[in-house]
Amino acid sequence: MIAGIVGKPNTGKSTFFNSVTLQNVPMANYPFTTVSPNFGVGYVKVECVCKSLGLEDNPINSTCINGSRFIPVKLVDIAGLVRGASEGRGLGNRFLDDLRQADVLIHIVDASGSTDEEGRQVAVGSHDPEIDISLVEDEFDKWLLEIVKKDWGRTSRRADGNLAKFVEAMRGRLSGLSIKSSHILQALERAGLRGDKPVSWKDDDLEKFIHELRKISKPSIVAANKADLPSAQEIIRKLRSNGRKIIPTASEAELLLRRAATMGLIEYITGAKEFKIVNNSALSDQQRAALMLVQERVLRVWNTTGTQEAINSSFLELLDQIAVYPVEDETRFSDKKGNVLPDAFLLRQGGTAKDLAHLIHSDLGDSFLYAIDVKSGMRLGSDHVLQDKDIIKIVATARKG
Ligand SMILES: Nc1nc2c(ncn2[C@@H]2O[C@H](COP(=O)(O)OP(=O)(O)OP(=O)(O)O)[C@@H](O)[C@H]2O)c(=O)[nH]1
Ligand SMILES: [Mg+2]
Repeated sequence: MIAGIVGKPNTGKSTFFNSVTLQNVPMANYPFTTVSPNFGVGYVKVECVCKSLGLEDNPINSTCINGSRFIPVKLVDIAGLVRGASEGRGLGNRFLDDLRQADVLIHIVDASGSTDEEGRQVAVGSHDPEIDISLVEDEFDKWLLEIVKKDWGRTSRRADGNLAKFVEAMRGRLSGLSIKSSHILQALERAGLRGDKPVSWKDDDLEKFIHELRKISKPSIVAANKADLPSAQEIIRKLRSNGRKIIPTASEAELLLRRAATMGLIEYITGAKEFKIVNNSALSDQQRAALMLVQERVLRVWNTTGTQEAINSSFLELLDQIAVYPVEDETRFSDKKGNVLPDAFLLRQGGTAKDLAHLIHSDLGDSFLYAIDVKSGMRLGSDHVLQDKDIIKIVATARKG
């Protein structure tokens, strides 16, 4: 699963990306700083099972800090999107192509209202980001519509009123876009088109179907960024009044805290409500002032910088994933080498013991015999649906790797 970081130019997409991946991609106060996509790894933060079991763990594929497990997830930061992008304006279609593989979108808006539709600087508080949300979504819809329209005559005829054939034809047309059959079926349902023959659809039926398909296959959360600026408070209140889930973020503040923590100047765990200065005399006046500003304008107002909530919400809520912990030695909760709770995997809600085996290694999935719920000692069949925080031993004829 991969999250795409999207939005109009100059909203702080790359700053968000750097703050959660600790990379150093260019960021600047003008539009189109980012031209080609940046790929990186961020982390979902969950309460680790080591805590309730009273175990000292030795994580391998993830990290555990003070009982919080950080599980890696893929992120892509892309160029800003402007009106007309679906027809090639700005960086146009290329931008949208970079989003093909995204399963979920983190839509970064400038909640301080200090950039116009194209990302140019304007008076603070003068631009309403609600406009930007619709703009990006509309361009996405138009882009998807163009892809489907290219071959619509053939796709709709080939379906011949047969649902399975239609789904198959659509999957072919949309291959590489991370769109599943279940997404297509759900979109048909929501658009109220399941019973109608696609050849008889009107233009607006196709548009409705595409709109639903985009919402289902690329669900998104809105990160109201630059929340540290005072004008953001009123704008975020207004954005929230429209019933949409809005996560206030201060990416620049998160970046500052993460870098200060890496330098050993402060103690800070991402997503925390506070930080602690390690050695006050090691800080320059400028560094101290910047940290105080984060304290006053971000943590006091919003509790956290919001970046961790944005990632967690994308993977745990929108993609409905749970964390499970495979082990090889069920008596020691460890791998063969004795590393306790070495791995944590994100699995979709409803995923089975066999799905987990496949996720670990395809051979393990193919030769799956049964699994053991390590906490209860119960034997589980391949179809057993796993729960969040399950610790599982997979028994298979093939060894891992
Ligand atoms: N006040 C404030 N400024 C921010 C925040 N995040 C980013 N910025 C500033 O916003 C400007 C744009 O940041 P970028 O990260 O380059 O924005 P972008 O969306 O990637 O821009 P493009 O790649 O050009 O589309 C920079 O001057 C950042 O310092 C934030 O949380 N608060
Ligand atoms: Mg950028």
